Amino acid sequence: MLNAQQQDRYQAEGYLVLPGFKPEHELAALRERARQIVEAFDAEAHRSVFSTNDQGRRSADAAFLDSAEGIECFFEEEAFDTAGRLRQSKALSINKIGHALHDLDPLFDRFSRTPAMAELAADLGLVDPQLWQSMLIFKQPGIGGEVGWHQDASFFDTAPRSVTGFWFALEDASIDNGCLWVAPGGHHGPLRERYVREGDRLHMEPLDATPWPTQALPVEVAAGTLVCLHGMLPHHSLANRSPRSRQAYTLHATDGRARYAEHNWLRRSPALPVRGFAA
Ligand SMILES: O=C(O)CCC(=O)C(=O)O
Repeated sequence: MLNAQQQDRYQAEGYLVLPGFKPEHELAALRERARQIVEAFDAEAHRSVFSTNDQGRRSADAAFLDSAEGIECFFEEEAFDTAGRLRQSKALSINKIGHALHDLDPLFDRFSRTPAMAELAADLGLVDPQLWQSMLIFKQPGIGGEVGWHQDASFFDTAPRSVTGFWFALEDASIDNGCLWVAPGGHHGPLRERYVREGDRLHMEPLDATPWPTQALPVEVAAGTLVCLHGMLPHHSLANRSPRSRQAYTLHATDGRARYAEHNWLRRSPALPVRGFAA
């Protein structure tokens, strides 16, 4: 799948852009399925998720933890007005859907598990890929929230490190509508923090005081492009203040040969074991 030059570039820069990886009809099918999931989502029942009091925090954490083995919708931070009402339609208020779309929804399963993905994962060094997480990120027009600097290894800690991100542009992504920004070569630096689950509580634990990069490169791509991200690569995206959404679908996989840390937030029960890219 990847030639030697692409593999070298990935190792040197920590990311790789593969234009035209998915055809438009598959992107359209995923966007439509996401629309249906949001339409079926009961926004009223889940309103408490964004309360800032401690009780709200607990239910937010509970909804988040449940989503490891489910399909949950999460609101944009700016979705509600001061009275707690949605500022715009539900369809334009959801930040993302996560985190087991690839295991629970047949369409997302088929999109995620293809011979091309299996070959690509192998080329990126994943010998026994384990597909933990999928997300449909909407980056809604006007209110699509910023995703701060992070390294995916903070959320999927393995020894040795192995997590790899696959970011599919379902729509064109530009600076204007909140594309990804990366720090090329930054994956050679340390892991700055890790996301720790203790029981059902979650927190970010600082590990290394190295500052986040001051220089970053925008990854402006056309719909259908796949961006592969090394788990140690610092990356982020800015808020979307444009009138266009910037939908993306992401997968995160680790290598089954590496030990999956017990403190990782995302855990699977025997009922829904983690699997690789084989259909
Ligand atoms: O799509 C975005 O805005 C950020 C996604 C991301 O950082 C990730 O999937 O690790």
